[in-house]
Amino acid sequence: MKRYDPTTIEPKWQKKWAESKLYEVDQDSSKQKIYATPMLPYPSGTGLHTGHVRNYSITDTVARFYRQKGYNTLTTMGWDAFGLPAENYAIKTGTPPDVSTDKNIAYFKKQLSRLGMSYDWSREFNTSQPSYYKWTQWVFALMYRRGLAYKAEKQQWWCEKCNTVLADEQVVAGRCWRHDSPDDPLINKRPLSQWFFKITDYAEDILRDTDQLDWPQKIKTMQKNWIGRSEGTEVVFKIADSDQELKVFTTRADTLFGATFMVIAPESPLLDQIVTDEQRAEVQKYVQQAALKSEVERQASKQKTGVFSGSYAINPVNQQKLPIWVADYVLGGYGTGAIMAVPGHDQRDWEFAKEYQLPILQVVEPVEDQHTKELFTGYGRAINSGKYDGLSSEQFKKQITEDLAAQGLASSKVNYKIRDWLISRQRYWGAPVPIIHCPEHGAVLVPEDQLPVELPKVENYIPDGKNSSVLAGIKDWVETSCPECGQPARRETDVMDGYVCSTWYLQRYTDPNNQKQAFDPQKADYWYPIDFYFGGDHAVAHLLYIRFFQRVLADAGLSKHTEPVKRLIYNGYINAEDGTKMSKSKGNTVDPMQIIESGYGADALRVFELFIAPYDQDTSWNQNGVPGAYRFLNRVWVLTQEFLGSAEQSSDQQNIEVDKVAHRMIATVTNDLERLSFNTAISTMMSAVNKLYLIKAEQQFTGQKSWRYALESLAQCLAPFAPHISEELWQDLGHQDSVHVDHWPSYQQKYLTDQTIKLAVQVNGKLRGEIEVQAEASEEQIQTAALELNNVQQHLKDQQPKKIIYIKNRLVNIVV
Ligand code: ANZ
Ligand code: ZN
Repeated sequence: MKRYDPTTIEPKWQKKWAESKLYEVDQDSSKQKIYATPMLPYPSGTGLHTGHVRNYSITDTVARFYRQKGYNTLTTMGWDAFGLPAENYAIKTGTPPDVSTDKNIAYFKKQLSRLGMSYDWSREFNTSQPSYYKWTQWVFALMYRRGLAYKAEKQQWWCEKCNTVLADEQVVAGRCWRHDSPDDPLINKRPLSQWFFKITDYAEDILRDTDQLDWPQKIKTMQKNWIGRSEGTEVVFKIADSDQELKVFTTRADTLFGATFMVIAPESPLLDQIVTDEQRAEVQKYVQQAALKSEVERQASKQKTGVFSGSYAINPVNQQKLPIWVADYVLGGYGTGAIMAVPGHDQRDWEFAKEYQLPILQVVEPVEDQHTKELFTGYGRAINSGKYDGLSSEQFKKQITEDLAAQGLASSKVNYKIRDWLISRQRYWGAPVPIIHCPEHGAVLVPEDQLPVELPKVENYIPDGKNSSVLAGIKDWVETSCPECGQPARRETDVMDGYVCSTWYLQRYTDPNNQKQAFDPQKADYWYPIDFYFGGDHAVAHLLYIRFFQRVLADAGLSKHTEPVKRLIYNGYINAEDGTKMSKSKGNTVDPMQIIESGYGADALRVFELFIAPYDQDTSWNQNGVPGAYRFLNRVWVLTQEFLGSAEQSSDQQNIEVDKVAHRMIATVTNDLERLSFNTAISTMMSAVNKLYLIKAEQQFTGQKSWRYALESLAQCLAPFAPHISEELWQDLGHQDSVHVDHWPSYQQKYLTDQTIKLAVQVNGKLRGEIEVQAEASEEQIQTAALELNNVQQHLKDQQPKKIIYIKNRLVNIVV
């Protein structure tokens, strides 16, 4: 009998699949399509570890399942090669980024190929190739032409370690996403002129459609909070003895009568005009101190600080004079950068008022309880608010906004927390922003026929921290001529962040070799929306950017779809055996190649990765897991080989017990795969194999027709999880076609139904016994069985039941 040896069969099948282009697909209108793909990996220097393999195994299992079911299935792989991680790695190791990237990609590809992933490798690309980033530059041009790319000076997050700016989405709890451990510094903002994509134009549309997505709720909630829609009122406060005014944004216009002071952010451009000469020195000192603090620190700090500006504002509802303070708990970048402070009803204002002994006034009382505390942040009924007393908070907000609006002093306003997406980086390793600065014409887009603007080779790619890329030092690259007038001009020296490369790669997979377009819209429309997008990372950055970009495409007439991803499948993490996070630096990762090459093979590793826990839960690695999966696969192997060695296989004898095992297994595995319950699908197959061994021990392989169906179906059900062993067994069972494209096995209902259920039996609501009936038994059969119980008959004592209540799958209650 042939022995199960993954080390020989796995590479053999990988080679055959590649040669026969088994997983390469084209558009095919005769079939339903499935586009299932994992998030684009960044090819790090350390390769994939067994934690990463989970995501790829899940993707491949789903793709294979639908392929077997007859769907035209696209699953793909490419490389997120540009950007900070690759460049930081190159700097650390002293290897130029193009060299290290190629090397890393080669190893990733070797690992994924050896794992037997069914990608259409003919669609592979890496985002640092000129043939790819030419179109990343086209994406920039598209944004620019549509008024969605602009350069502006704003306060920007700056990482001292990366020497570049960061997008808001790349800030992790106050630190740089590449430097986010507790000993890394908190980051600060610098005023810098940068390129932005105007995602805020789409904030409302993206927000509105978020609830309709078949995505995990936690990701949808994070996106909604990130967009941060807030409805409120902008109110104008005149500044006393001046013709200046101070606008504030408030969500609680109903507390206007409770304002006892005003606060302006230290970075507000208005501050300079408001501050009086006596207070100027003190204010300046405070502003300098505030600039040293990070925004996160400013918001977290319980200890409120501030200084008086010397000026007063007039409350438009009652003409009261309110002192204007400068305090860093108010942020320059939100709303109007100034607030009316209502210490009776806002926590932060209350803390500030306590610190500086400012008056606290109640203007809202709770509807039910008495107002006992100084601070009440809820809604209720207006008090101390003149003619508005007694109004509910909601009515009051509406009324006061109307009344003030009539005098030109207020307007309804919707604010968003989300900011435009900062896409330029003062780095080397990225797609150059395709802009030329002309003294006469300003910023001019590089014409499309001159793309790509190639990234020149440089000797030194280490950023110097002087607010510009090293590209600024490459004279003959920077100096060019203006596309409009031909006069000497300079290239933009910033490059685009890696996240721009990955906003459009999912489209590129649908048409990867197009040299005339980023992609053919007709091809992308065929494959879109993505049916399954698999990942365990990114909640707001990448997953918001692709939604934004999709809408831009739709508006530009380049797509029929407004959402890119139908289902987002977010997998849990695999931690190290001790429960800590897997990371190369801690030395607690396992290279999948090591497991595969030690003889267990890719199939056993894949099966274990899916068996270990429900896919969306975090779990810990377990050394004994792969050997266990290997033993299961070996049992499948041995049983099939024994069957093949047994006599007269052509017989058409049936074995009803074997049939039941087979059909039930198919039914359960099919259902489990449809609901992505991989671990239960595997345990179903394990228990089916156990039952088959028991039947074989008693009856040998009698009923060979049934045995053949059972073992073929087992190979087919196993194929999405363990593609190599199932292919080998499928061929051994006499098939020519690959198990992966042949068909998904079907089951017959009649074999599924003799399952039994247990029902409690009551007489007049008291438990008197239990019956076991066929799951599909009729209500009449159930009543009869219940009445036949000895104990029930004793309690009935010849009385006729008045009625019999049956609660499905639970109980029968006989009422007398
Ligand atoms: C008066 C007031 C009274 C407020 C009250 C709240 C409660 P959202 O949009 O939900 O975050 N605010 C406005 N701009 C600010 C800034 N730049 N920095 C810090 N705080 C700012 O909440 C908006 C509320 O946050 C606004 O409503 C304002 O305080 C504050 F009982 O105005 B409120
Ligand atoms: Zn950094």
